[in-house]
Amino acid sequence: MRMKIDGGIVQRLHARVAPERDRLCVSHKIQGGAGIFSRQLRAQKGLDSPKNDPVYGEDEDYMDSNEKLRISSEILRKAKEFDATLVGIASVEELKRAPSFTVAPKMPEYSGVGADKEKIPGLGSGEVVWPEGARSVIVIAFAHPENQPELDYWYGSISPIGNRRLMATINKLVKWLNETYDVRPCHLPYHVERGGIFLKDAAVLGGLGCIGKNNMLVTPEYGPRVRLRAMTVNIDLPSTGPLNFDPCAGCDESCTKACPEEAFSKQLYKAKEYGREELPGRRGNYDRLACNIQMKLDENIAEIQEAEDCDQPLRVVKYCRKCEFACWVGK
Ligand code: B12
Ligand code: SF4
Ligand code: SF4
Repeated sequence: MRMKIDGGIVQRLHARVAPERDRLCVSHKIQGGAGIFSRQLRAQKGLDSPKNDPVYGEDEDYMDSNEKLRISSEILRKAKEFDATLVGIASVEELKRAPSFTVAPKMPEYSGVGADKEKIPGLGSGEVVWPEGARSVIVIAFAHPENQPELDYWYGSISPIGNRRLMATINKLVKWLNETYDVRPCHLPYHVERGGIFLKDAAVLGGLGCIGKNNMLVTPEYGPRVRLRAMTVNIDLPSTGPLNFDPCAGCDESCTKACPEEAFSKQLYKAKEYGREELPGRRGNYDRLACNIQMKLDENIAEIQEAEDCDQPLRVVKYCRKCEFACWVGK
């Protein structure tokens, strides 16, 4: 069978690029400081070089809150211009206290699908290492509608089209921020073990949606049918969330019932042991090992398919999305 995939991916399939890059921190020439001015403003103030800037490197609150708001709204607008479906900003300090960041280090180590074997040396299980000076996270979502399932397919070892679109958006944001402001942006990798962060929490704190009973980020516009990516900047920007939104409260849970592995059938995690109420599946009933059994099955049944304009047929892995597709929100 010949598969039709978009023109953009074809070149990349040929290029056989690595599925993931390591954290791309564009180390800006201005180091150590958390304060920023736009390049234009710096020029007006005669601060053409950071060395001439008497306040740079001190408490960044010298920066006008209007200036921060202006930068934030520009980031939010630019992200959409660069192809993001949704975008939000969350505070690093608040994220460090968020559920996944405090619960994951206490959970048994996970080494199934989605865990990277190449761990940062010395990083403990479920631990997150933040880029130096990171103060705010910019989190983006890209819609993955049910009628475009190929966005989520793995073509051999090549990252899905949807993930590539997310990476391209973040790369453009990093480049634009570097060219426009004296700020240090850092593109975070997907894997936590490689220096990434827990993306769903970032999305909740950034106001993109809530954690549903299917254990996924559920957005008001697209339900759980989105994928995420993030970057940090070394300035405190106002958070754009969280939202007052919970579609699960009175729902009959078609999502959890749809799971072929019954991954939501038992309570595995208890608030007492984990020190908080917000647990996997919300109530501690999402079993990632059961879910991982399905992921392995999906890998095993992957078919070799031809991709348009690609000389070699590829193994196409279509990971389970039943709990995602069964949710009515955003349909
Ligand atoms: C490892 C991983 C997996 C593993 C393990 C899953 C797990 N959750 O443990 C496996 C392979 C099983 C898996 C499966 C899936 N995954 Co996955 N996975 C990841 C990865 C890389 C890390 C997740 C992780 O380790 N979380 C740590 C544990 C502690 O958290 P957790 O179980 O997710 O539960 C936390 C939340 O529920 C949260 N929580 C609960 N209540 C509340 C309340 C508030 C206010 C907040 C803030 C948080 C919160 O706190 C919990 C801790 O208690 C992320 C990418 C990333 N860097 O974040 C993608 C990611 C979470 N996966 C994603 C997807 C899409 C899937 C699948 C649908 C498979 C697929 N087709 O891609 C299934 C869905 C399973 C499900 N129902 O949750 C998306 C989710 C998008 C979304 N809309 O939510 C992510 C973000 C990747 C992406 N490309 O965008 N995944
Ligand atoms: S179907 Fe959607 S709204 Fe209903 S419980 Fe599941 S995630 Fe929540
Ligand atoms: S992705 Fe599939 S196996 Fe995993 S929890 Fe959802 S429905 Fe169950």
